[in-house]
Amino acid sequence: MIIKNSKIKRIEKVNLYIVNLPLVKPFETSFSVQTEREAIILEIISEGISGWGESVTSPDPFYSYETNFTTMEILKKYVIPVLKELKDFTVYDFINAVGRIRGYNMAKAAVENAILDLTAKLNSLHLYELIGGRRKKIMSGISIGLKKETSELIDSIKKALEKKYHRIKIKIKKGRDVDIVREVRKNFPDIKLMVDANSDYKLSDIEILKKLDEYNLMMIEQPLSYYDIYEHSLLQKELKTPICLDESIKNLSNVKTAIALNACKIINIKQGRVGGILNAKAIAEESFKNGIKVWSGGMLETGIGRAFNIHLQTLDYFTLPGDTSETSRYFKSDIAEPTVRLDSDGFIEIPSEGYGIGVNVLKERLGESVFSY
Ligand code: OSB
Ligand code: MG
Repeated sequence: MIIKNSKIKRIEKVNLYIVNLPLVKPFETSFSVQTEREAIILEIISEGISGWGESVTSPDPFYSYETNFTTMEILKKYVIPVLKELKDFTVYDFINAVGRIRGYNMAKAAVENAILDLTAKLNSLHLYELIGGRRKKIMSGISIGLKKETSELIDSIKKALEKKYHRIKIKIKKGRDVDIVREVRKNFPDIKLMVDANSDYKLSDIEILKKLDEYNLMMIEQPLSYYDIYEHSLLQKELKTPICLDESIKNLSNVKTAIALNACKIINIKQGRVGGILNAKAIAEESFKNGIKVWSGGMLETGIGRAFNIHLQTLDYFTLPGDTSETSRYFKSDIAEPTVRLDSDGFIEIPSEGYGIGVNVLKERLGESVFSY
């Protein structure tokens, strides 16, 4: 297999950039209101070819303990020096070399993904070919934030359905849940609908969560704590609605625990959260073998991170629509082209402008690099 045998001679240069893209609309979840996407972009260069990566972290530690600050520090102090030492190496050599760094999956993912992009480009392959993906287009899905008025939410859903999004996810939080879901269902009795709580509930809120069973939801995402698996298993026993884990799944070991405890029926795989595309694939495979469905989440990524999410979803294991939306729903202008669009049936094409992730990075929009090695 090319991915196992294709060696990179050495990384000649690493550049880190910070970009700040205003969101078209604020994005409210149970943990924050986000108005911009501040992203760390990583460029690694070998033989004159650039591989690109993006850290899915944000400035605040409200979704994860990892932030843009921790990514910067871990990359500068531990990951990039190790990367620069490697000679005639594969992506697996890199993974082994940073194995002693505990945690910091999002920082490591940015580099691993850049190595995969570079490996694909050096072998004249599209990223999906390198990782064994077969799908020629992927399903779309939209994650709609909390709104001041339910009428505004209904309006956003209407617009998303006109665009032909394949499923609608809405955010909920304690006190802004059952009434909103009831109203949405009244307006849209048959749509594929799910909710995401981002860990806002406790097991003692079970009576509220049980009420959601009436509304034929595809799933409820991450109702309980970001570190919990066990209490989700107790909750799942009492709910008809499938539980989907997001924050609680950081690695393959967490997946095995969740399976053994029957803590969920579905997993939202964010490649950044689990340490990159290869871990995401391993988790998808393990889940598939055990009857757990998976889909790809998103972290409001720029066109670079989004391209990785799209290539990942070409794998057969991804059977549910994910949080991959059109660029225009997030940003006025992005840092990579072509931007993501839905076709008339709501599908998304796999970017293939050139090899690797298949998008052209608009370097003039990155500004000066904030760190070079
Ligand atoms: O919980 O899935 C989440 C965005 C930022 C942090 C966490 C989450 C989200 C989303 C948006 O739901 C997904 C996207 O459209 O990229
Ligand atoms: Mg989520």
